[in-house]
Amino acid sequence: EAIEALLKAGEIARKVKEEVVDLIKPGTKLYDIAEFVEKRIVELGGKPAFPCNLSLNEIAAHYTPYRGDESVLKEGDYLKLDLGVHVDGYIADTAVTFRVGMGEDELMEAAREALENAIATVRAGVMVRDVAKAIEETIRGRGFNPIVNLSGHKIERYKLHAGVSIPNVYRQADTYVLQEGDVFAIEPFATTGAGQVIEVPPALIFMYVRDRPVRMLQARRLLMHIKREYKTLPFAYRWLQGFMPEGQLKMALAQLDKVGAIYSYPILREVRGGMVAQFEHTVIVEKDGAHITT
Ligand code: MET
Repeated sequence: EAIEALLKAGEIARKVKEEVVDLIKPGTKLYDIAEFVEKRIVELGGKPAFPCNLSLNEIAAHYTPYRGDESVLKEGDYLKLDLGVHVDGYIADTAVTFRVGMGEDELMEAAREALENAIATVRAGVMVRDVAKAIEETIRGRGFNPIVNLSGHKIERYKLHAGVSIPNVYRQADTYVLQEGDVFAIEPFATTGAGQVIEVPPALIFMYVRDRPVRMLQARRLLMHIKREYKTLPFAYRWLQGFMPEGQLKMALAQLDKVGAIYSYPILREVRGGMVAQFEHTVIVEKDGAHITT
């Protein structure tokens, strides 16, 4: 049943978030954190709904380590850990920010409180812009900037981004009315920077979009593989390292991206290099409130 799978995915996500805390210290490789998170998701009976995102400091989102990645945590780093679990396509999406070797600071508090205040507004009948307003006011009220071009999102089965967005800022046009039973990921991003992200290469995360004719045999082979393994959910470059020689893998991915068979998610960096904090929960909209699954 849908609701049971959603709750199970949420429970697994919560458990893994707790367990990973032991690894958050100077010297830990990002690679080891990502592998731990994804391995534990599977051991607990779920599957990763997307690659474990581990984004440091001015990187807001969409970094995931690759095999051979030597990046390590340093004291004082802001680490955004964004993890996704699915059970039979029913998704839990959640994120936390850690400050390596230190406690929570005001930037992190702003993002955490924005998430709390946003969730407090959620119930059937409320408009997306009302939720966004709570996020914007909380973050600005604490002296930071919300990131204007990142947003929370509606979630459907096997669909991480299901069309409706919840931005970090109020916009009059955001009049979608939350419906009982809707599932949303709410994820405020606060920054010391200008409040905007830009895409920077490389892309380490991709997603299947549609079948397209491609000349290269290895690209056709790769497309069949990712469709079968990841369906319409995002996957990591890391997950494919070893599936074919790396030169061919890079060429095949580039070709699939070019013809529109897959979508690539470049790394998202704060435009002024500001520090970024994020907190995220998945919620089910109810008549009188929100049920937090994560
Ligand atoms: N949870 C993040 C998002 O919803 C990362 C997913 S991987 C592209 O965008």
